[in-house]
Amino acid sequence: MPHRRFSSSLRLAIALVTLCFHPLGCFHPLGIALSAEPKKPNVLFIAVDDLNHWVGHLGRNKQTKTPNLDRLAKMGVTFTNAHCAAPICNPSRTALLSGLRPSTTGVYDNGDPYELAVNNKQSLVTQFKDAGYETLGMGKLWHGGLGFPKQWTSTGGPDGNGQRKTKVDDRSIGGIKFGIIDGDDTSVPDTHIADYGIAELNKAHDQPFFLTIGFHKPHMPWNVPKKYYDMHPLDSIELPPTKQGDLDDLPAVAIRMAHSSGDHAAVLASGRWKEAVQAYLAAISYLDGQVGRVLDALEKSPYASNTIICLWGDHGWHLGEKEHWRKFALWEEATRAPLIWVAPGVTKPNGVCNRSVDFMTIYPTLCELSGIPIPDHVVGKSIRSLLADPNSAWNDVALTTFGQNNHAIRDERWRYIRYADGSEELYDHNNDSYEWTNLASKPEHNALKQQLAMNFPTTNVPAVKKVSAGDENQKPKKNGGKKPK
Ligand SMILES: [Ca+2]
Repeated sequence: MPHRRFSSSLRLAIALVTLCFHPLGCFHPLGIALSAEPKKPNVLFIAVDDLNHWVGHLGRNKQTKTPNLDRLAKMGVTFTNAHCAAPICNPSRTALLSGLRPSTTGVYDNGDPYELAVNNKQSLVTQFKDAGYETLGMGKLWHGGLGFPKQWTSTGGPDGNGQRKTKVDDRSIGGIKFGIIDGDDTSVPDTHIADYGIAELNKAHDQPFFLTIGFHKPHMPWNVPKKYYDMHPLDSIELPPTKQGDLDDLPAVAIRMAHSSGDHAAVLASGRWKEAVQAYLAAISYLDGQVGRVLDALEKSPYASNTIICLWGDHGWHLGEKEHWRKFALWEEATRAPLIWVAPGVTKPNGVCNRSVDFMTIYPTLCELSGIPIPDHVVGKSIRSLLADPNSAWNDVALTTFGQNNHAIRDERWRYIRYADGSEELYDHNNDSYEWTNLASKPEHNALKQQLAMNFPTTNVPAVKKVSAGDENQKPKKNGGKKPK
């Protein structure tokens, strides 16, 4: 009957129009569906600079206020024993984003130019661009900004840290930089980086997207508006636990690492340790609010149910534990950092994974979840199985490298550190979560140390250095080397 035919044609037309306007649809310009291929998930990739494990749900510091990071954790799986590949910005990010460890690339320090050791083709972001994704980003992803320009479809630029056009009541203690901004959130560049991400989430995208939001805070300077300081009143601040004489059982190389900056001596001399702790907590609370804004935007967008979220901090941060400040060490405070995943159809809410993983897992996991081939050079293992079941078996350990041939292994119980000169530290996290008692010299642990040492890299290349004019022996490496552990 004519009426019924019309009505079924109308239904078909409505269905086609609906599909054509779906932001994830893949259609011929005439509105005809081209294939039944499953739609690729979008990726929201949130990098946070210098955020240690002072995140509420991780339980390390009960003063910290991170409702949005905790909310994100409840949406999927949070890793409670996740560690950077290197406890410094540049090598940590280079390893995570290239798929190659510092021991292979020679990128050990912030001054080691990653562009000479790895290339655009190896970049995680490039895999997504080559797979047809729109690759978008703003802020800090690689050290100093967004890295290789060819990875990106478009960007909002690296922006910066610090503050915009406002006065700061500077309260720094030597190299520990912090102060109160005379302005609101718009004075902090990260607010505009969040704005960029929100704007992209509010747009219609023809292709799946890989959206990077690279936050700078809580990297120093901890210059944020007063309201974040007020969230952490000075008279309520507690210092992190420390032990008198903690360094007495450390090898000389470790003591040098702890004291190299002179920060702790300066903080003690100032009598203002609590102010520095307050400032770091304030910067974390600011950052948490920006994460919340981005999550709100995602939840209101058409992409909420088909977007993988991966949030990571690039390494930890000491605030006086082991008489040390900043990163630049192989202890728990310097290596442990947040790692939170939401993968629609894979993760379930409220997942907590206590397996020890490092950030080399991020690259292959994102590829696997998105149906993108994992390039041969990538050394990490995908943790998709842990996302699906956080309690499932996992036989790998976390490995962190700081400088040439200094490494730390972290499994679910132990931390074993071995420096290039052969000196060692061993800590039992079942009894000693602040790593106060070095057990490495106890003969009963020899077999354990041998077993953990099997995970140390066998290749430890020299640091890659800047090419000086006419130096033919220091040409950029084409592929950053082979695939050793
Ligand atoms: Ca000790």
